[in-house]
Amino acid sequence: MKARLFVIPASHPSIAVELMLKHKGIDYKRTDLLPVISKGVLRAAGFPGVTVPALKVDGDKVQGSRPIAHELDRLRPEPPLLPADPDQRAAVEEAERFGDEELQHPIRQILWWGMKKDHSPLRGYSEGARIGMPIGLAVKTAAPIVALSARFNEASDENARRALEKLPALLDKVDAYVKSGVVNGERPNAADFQIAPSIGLAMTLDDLRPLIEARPAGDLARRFVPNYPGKMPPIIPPEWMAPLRGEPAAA
Ligand SMILES: N[C@@H](CCC(=O)N[C@@H](CS)C(=O)NCC(=O)O)C(=O)O
Repeated sequence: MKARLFVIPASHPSIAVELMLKHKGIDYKRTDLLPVISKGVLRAAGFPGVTVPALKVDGDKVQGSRPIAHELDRLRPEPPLLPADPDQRAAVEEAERFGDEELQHPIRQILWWGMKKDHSPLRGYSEGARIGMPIGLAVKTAAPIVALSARFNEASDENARRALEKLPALLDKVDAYVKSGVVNGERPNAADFQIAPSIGLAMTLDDLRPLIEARPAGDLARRFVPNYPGKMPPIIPPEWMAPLRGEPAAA
């Protein structure tokens, strides 16, 4: 099987698909792309959409972490990403949907909001990436890319604050998936690979890590992404953190 995966370094759904490929033992080549520039490259490569992860496999093109998971199971059924038992499969698919549609984006918005305030953590998030230029230069010239990415992801103050307000309920839901064994069970599944990188990315923020690491969600991230690249020093205003600490949000 010939596989090439297009990623943005430290992108959580991209890391999800890398974990899936490794789980299945599928050899792949990786193309690292800078955000924003990624869109043109993906279009030029013939993908219909403009987001990573995007996978070329045996001539076919699949885009999006969930469609890729399902295609990988079709192409190489063992070890499966989705359980054969219909009830278990439905539970994993629902957790996978939650991870993709509800969990990924608020965390992405918080990250781009933070990056807009301080570009310097970009270096850590790009660790090990091969983007066709020295990382130091990329970081120095990143301002327009960060501004466009923040705009593309609607990472305004208001939306970042709203994303933080959503986080406690999202973490509760991940904890519940862990406790009920839908994720973090004996046999890793598509929902493990989908959800763990989002939690791992959230834990790269110094503001958020202490609120997550002792929870079942933290166990999940430590198991699947123990070395998530990047680290963002404290940046979130204390009053925005109130809902995460169980305190009422200030007006
Ligand atoms: N839910 C989609 C999300 C895809 C997505 O939004 N990817 C981001 C990176 S995490 C992207 O490609 N952004 C384009 C950019 O930043 O220029 C999936 O799981 O594949």
